[in-house]
Amino acid sequence: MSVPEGDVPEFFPGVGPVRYAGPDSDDPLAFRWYDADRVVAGKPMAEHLRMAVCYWHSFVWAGADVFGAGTFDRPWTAPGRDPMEAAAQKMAAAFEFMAKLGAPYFCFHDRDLAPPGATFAESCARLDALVDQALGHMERTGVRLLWGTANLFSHPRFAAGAATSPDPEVFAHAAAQVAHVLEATHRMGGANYVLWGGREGYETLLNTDLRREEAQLARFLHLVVEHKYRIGFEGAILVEPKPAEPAKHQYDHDVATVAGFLVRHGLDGEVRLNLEANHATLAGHSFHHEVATAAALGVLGSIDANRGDAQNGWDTDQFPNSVEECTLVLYEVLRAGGFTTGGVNFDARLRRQSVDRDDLVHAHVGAMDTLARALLAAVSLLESGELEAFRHDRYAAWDGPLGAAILDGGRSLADLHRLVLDDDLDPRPASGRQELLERVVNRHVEQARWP
Ligand code: XUL
Ligand code: CO
Repeated sequence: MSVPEGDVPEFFPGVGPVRYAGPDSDDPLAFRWYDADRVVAGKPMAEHLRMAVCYWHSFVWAGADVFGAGTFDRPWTAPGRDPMEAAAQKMAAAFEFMAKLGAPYFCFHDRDLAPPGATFAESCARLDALVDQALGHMERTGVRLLWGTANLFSHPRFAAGAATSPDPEVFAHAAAQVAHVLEATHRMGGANYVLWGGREGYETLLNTDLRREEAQLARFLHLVVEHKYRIGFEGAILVEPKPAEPAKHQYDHDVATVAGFLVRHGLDGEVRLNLEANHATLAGHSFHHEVATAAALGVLGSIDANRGDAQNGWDTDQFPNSVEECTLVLYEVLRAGGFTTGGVNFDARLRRQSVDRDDLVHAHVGAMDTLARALLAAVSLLESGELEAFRHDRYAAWDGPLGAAILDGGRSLADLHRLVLDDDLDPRPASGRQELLERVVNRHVEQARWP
């Protein structure tokens, strides 16, 4: 990957290219664990993780929160400029950053790339112009697109929902926007298209028709899938669950809820999931639980890596920094056969006091190293076979005559009643060995090294 040169201004002077320096390095601008091309478990680390920088938090958000203005040093977001010129400069900064970091992928919403126009037609034209520029940057730097998505939550027209709006003209607007962004994602060779429904939910049940809104949401997803085939987009369509925020209640609550919705509406097999760590914790689950459930239900697509705050009940979107938690997540991904179209998007943002541009570099280098080390630990855990051997033995009786007969439908409730009476069955609990298994995991985390 090359870095910007010539007359493109440099936004991150003194940074990178960020290189692998090994675990003994104390250089904050070098990787200690992420060595992109080095092979582990049959493929280069970069291909296992497929890590992506997200455009919105890193290049669009200026550090504002609900109580205060932006704090960050981001010359490309300075107000009072021509919006298309500012968008071009923001894009140059983003690709300089991604190339210097060596991030293989990025993710965007349409509104991140291009400012909205006065009409829908102007918004489309602006997006198309910025997509053309992005294609040039992608070609020059080698950075690829993990996924694109349409912002169906910021504009006031979506206040009561997009697909689930009580107004079919809002549904039509959302559908038009998704059609355009899906085509843009296709043009950019995106590996996936994501739908996150921040406004697809309700604020109060007193004015909400749940049955209609579910049917509208299902219709919308069918239209997206149909369009994917119409334009020949080969990537995956992914839904991103989140239980609440901004809506009081969001329909795509968690993995199990969305998986049931897909089956109920004949969308299973067509749509998979993009899972986010902090969305899992908002739903009262661990991220490990959500990833394992998605793998078990066959809907694992991609991951938005971040973390919440143990004391806060909202989506703090901090950068991931726990090797242990990420190990368990990547273990499930590896056990499910690894990512296909998916990858790891850092849907994470700096703290508002991290005002310097190079704080973005520290955040991403740290997060990429955390994932890299977790991958090494997860590979070592999987290759040892220790958890799987225990899991296998724990359920082994289900492959015996009684277990198989029950599962095949060969035993009625009355049969089982008779069996327990006649044979006086008295099964005893076997140890679940949780503490022992936790020690196994810790050992692999402690010992994780490049092979
Ligand atoms: C919101 C969120 C989104 C999606 C894309 O919580 O995670 O940024 O990832 O719309
Ligand atoms: Co996300």
